[in-house]
Amino acid sequence: MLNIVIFGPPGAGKGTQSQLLVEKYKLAYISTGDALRAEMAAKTALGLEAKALIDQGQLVPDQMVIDIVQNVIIARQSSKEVEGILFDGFPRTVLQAQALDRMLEHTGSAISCMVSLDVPEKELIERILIRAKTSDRSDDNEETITKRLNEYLLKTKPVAEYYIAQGKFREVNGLGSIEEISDRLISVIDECH
Ligand code: B4P
Repeated sequence: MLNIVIFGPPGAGKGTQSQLLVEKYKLAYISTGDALRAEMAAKTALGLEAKALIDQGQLVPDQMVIDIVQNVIIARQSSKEVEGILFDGFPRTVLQAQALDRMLEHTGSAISCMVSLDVPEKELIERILIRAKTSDRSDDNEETITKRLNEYLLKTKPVAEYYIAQGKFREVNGLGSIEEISDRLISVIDECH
């Protein structure tokens, strides 16, 4: 099993790179950001609760995303067509990382490695503002980006330490063309399984 966490600040390119990795390694894919946006579009109770927080650049409650991920892991257990799971945007807090370890342990599995995209803040802001011109994401504006980056530094960055302590953390330079960055990711992932 190849279970990978793709990690980095908002706009680092996690979603972009995930598409290539899922195909190359035949992985199931869970993006908690996409899952929350689907709930928001469907205007479910969960989606409305999430929207109020996401529009403010805040993280949603841990249990909300843990439940979403749990359902994907259960569904994955019965599928023989994939060779692991790629987690995008999860875990975003140390509590979520601990919950993920427990959920995988129940299925006799574990995280193989966390791959982190290193991108300077100036570039992150530029990328998100470019995306804002074409996306209808309510959190892609200058004021909210600053809040998202603060949430990242406060609550999400410590998750890297959690995987460093387990010897599973790998970082790649997230600047360059999409293909150059994929090549860097592939070379570190090939070494972690
Ligand atoms: P996400 O959907 O995960 O949003 P993100 O961090 O902004 O996206 P990502 O890093 O994937 O960037 P992308 O590839 O699109 O989360 C949204 C919100 O949901 C969070 O703020 C939070 O509120 C909530 N949430 C989600 N998960 C949660 C959790 N586990 N716990 C609590 N709350 C949670 O790339 C960005 C842009 O850069 C794109 O436009 C792309 O085209 C461009 N780009 C990519 N690679 C590039 C390159 N190499 N060069 C130039 N541009 C590039």
